[in-house]
Amino acid sequence: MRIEKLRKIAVKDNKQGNFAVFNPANIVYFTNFSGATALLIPEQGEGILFVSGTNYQQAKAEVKGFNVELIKRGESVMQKIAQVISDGRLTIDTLPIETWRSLAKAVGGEEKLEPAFGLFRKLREVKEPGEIALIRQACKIADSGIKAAAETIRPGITQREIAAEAEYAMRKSGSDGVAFETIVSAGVCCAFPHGTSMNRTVEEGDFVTVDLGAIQQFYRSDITRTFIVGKPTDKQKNVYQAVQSAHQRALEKIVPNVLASKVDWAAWRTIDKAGYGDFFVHNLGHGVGLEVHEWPVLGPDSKDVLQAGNVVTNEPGIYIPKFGGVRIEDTILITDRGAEKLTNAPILTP
Ligand SMILES: [Mn+2]
Repeated sequence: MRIEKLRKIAVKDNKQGNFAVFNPANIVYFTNFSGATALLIPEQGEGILFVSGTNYQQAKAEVKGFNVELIKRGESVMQKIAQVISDGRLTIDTLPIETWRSLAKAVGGEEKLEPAFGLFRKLREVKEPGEIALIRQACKIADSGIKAAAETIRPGITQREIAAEAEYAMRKSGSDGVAFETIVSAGVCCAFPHGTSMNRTVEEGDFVTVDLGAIQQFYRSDITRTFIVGKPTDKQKNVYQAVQSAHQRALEKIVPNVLASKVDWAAWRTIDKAGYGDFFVHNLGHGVGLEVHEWPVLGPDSKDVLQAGNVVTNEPGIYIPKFGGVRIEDTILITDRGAEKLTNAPILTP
């Protein structure tokens, strides 16, 4: 059980006692319920899930293994937590500074609060088989979104229409929602990695970048493909091939126990050798799970070491102002043997 896992690694980190969990994804991780305000995991006994009136009845009906407690209108969850833990210390995951202060006041001083987001991160970054199965399914659905986008892209269509078709296909394939706001960018907009001026119309000769993800029972996927409309120029071919080589190089480097920064470097180096090093402006990748951006981090200053059970993205890109850009992204499972691609939409080399 995940609470037992938390207690085990907490002992190793010398962080025992009561845990208060506020981060919505962390709460889902333990309870499989997304509408709660806070979760208290006491040193012993059942956890208490604090839920406001809006979601209380649903929580009572759906949540198993926790005491569900109503936060009535006008009541403060901080006061309720303070009452339960009486004079004990409280280890917490993360809070906005103002909320932190009000909790500190409720429990009798900041010295009683111990921040420990790292514990939750450590738990969540190695996925269990059940989590992997859901991400795998979310990746399959995302592939269907890319397929729908590919079939929709043509001169005269707007970015918004492409996004609509992709999202419709994913919903029809069983997605619980979009993992994040779908990105469709065409032409010079492709130079903005997250550019979403949805009104733009696709023109002959454009690159079109589509970045999307699906959700299966809270678990997410993340994939990007860049398409070319019509016949590519030599420069477009060069840029695309540099990104594709970096993507391939990184995939070969992803194995257990490798430093994440080394994988990032291998991809950047490939792009730099092609002459575009200054135009790869973001990290190579990130963990994916209950949140679309989690751990480990694949970037130049990351201290993370990849391990079996991580799910990460591999997404090199080149972005050239006033020209456009290319990004190719897959969601990858790290296994004992190496990397397994969970997203498999075809990469169409121009
Ligand atoms: Mn991504």
